Amino acid sequence: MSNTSTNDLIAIERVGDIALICINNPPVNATSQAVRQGLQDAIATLNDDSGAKVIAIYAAGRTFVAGADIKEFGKPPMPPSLPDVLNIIEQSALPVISVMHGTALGGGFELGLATHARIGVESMRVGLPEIHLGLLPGAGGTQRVPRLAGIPFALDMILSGRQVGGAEALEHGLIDRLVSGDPRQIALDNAQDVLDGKLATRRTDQIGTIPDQKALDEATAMLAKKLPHLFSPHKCVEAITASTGPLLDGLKIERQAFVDSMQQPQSAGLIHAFFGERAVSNIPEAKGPSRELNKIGIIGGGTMGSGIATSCLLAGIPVRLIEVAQDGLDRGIATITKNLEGAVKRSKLSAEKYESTLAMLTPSLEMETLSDCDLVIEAVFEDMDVKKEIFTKLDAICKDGAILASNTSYLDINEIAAVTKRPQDVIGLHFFSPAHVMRLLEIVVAEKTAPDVVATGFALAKKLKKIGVRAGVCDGFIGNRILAHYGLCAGYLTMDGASPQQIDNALEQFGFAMGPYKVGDLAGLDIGWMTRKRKADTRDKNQRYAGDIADRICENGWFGRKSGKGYYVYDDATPVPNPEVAKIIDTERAKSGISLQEFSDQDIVDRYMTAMIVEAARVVEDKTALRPVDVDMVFLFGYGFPRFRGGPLHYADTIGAKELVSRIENYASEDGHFWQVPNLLQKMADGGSKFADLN
Ligand code: 3H9
Repeated sequence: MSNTSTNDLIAIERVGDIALICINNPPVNATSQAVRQGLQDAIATLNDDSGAKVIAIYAAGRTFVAGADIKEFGKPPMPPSLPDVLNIIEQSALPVISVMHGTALGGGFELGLATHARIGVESMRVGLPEIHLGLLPGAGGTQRVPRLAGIPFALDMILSGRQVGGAEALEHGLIDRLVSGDPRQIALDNAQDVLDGKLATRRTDQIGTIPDQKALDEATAMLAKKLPHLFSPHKCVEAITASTGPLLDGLKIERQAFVDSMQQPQSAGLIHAFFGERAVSNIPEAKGPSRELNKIGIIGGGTMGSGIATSCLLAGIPVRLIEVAQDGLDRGIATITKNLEGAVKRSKLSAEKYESTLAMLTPSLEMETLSDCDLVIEAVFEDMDVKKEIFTKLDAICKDGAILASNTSYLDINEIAAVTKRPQDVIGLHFFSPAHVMRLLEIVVAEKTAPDVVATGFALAKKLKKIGVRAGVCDGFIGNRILAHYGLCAGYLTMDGASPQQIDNALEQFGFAMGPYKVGDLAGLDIGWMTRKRKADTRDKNQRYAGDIADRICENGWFGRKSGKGYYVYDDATPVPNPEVAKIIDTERAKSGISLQEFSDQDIVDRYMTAMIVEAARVVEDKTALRPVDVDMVFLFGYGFPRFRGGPLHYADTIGAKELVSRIENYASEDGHFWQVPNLLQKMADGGSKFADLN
């Protein structure tokens, strides 16, 4: 027996006639250049007269290879390419088997597909998630999966990017065996079975794909309807279509489709989102010691409080729910029960666990029962006096070290903290509605919030499977503050000539799931109306008022979906524009005496997005957000921003600071108060830098 290594990441071990290749590139064994080179060299060495009769590839650590190294994407090619290495493996004269544990994803699963037999380990999953990065499997996945599992299964797997469990993979021929044990030992045992003729090996290129034009046509029609904005899914179908021909021809088509997809800005946007999701919690404050979270108290059984309670219960954390009166408490319990039933229907909670999950909820009318909670989240309506009263009581009731959090969406956490004798334990935890569904959690850090309280906020986000983003204190924090600014822009566009429907359509074409007026109707127009009234006295008098039309709509009692009418009428399944709103708009425009403008859809998108970027730049500049990527993730996970555009500031970089400054200067000729160039953007335009440089 002799052990060698082709480089630090690839080790060869000889055990009799068997050669083991171990991939060791933590944390996820991505196929970086060194891994590809090492694999290529190992296959060559072992085929060159090594005396080995069979090769088994496995990986060290928590998972088999989880894909190509995404950090290399967008950089100049670093040979050897993964497709070339995999073709070499497939052509190996010695039989090669692979042992996959953990998550064999993307290029990792494609590595397995190129070997001559695949062994899955226990709870392993395989998947081709490239579509989530704006790409397609580029190392044979679109050619080898249809050969093994058929075109319909390949379409499902590749277009959904979903992970397929071991049993399903076995059923569809993607793996040959599913066993349990240690990957190295499994590699040895199964290699021995190859030698003993007990495990058959075969090259995938020698299997043909059964044609299925109907499945391909259906997939094409589905994509046109459901994913019209995305480039790579259409390329996936193109490549899978080619799998009925010779393998090498299909691989060429797949390669070209992969390269074309990689060059699309939407791939860069999706890759930014992948790393951004992870970057938001990659800050020193999130990594320090945190406090225990064994029991959470929630004050308020309304939509928000019940949603937060549901989210905690689903994460297995016992919840004490407090309301002031029995009917409110009953409503809260009913909402939580309904939410949990919904979770069972959507397979987020198993039917067996439903009862025990609901049993972790203890409702009470007595605030004193919060004394044993590690964290109390106040989720009552937005009134500073009410919140101060609650926090004063909590200060007296809660145990030492308990964290006192407010779910306020804009109020000053410093002011709330100041009524307690423990401001270091006070934090903002801003959930988004519905709180058991929406993934964003703004963790609002006040002046005196202790570091371990911040770390606990991030730990909570992780437990709840949410994306926690650090925000500073200001009116609206990161998201709602920016929303307030571009909301004004939408109001001006409507007043100056665009219809709400044109604005909604233009932004939906841009990629938002819903335009701002549809969102307003869904959320309830009364919310914005109340905010405008609340801010009426303190509004900057130089700022042009944008709420005339919306105010008139609300004065009619039209609050959107919940009242059956808003910007749209909701009598039928498909909402139609409210004709009364068009009349209100005409009247308000006539009253103001403005001269109407004609806006193209592009004008609308440009103004709306520029307004969003302007306030986002200020939020970064005054450190309300730590970095541009924090703003981007707030918008992806809380505001329906199209993921393929990466977020407002990633999108800003695709336009460039110079162009943005010139746009703002241009718009400023109409309204110099609203359209002002943020200092940060000006500096970036002058110095030729990007928001990405600040991440
Ligand atoms: C592809 O394969 C293309 C091919 O078809 C063709 C090529 C020609 N590369 O998520 P985690 C990092 S495309 C580089 O926190 P988990 C990640 O950033 C690829 N880095 O762990 C993080 O770093 P940090 C197709 C990667 O246990 C750390 O590893 N494959 C990669 O929650 C831990 O990650 C995919 O899209 C990568 N491929 O989840 C799979 N993957 O600690 C992408 C992870 O500095 N990966 N990192 O923040 C995943 O889905 C999850 O990471 C995984 C583990 C499920 C594997």
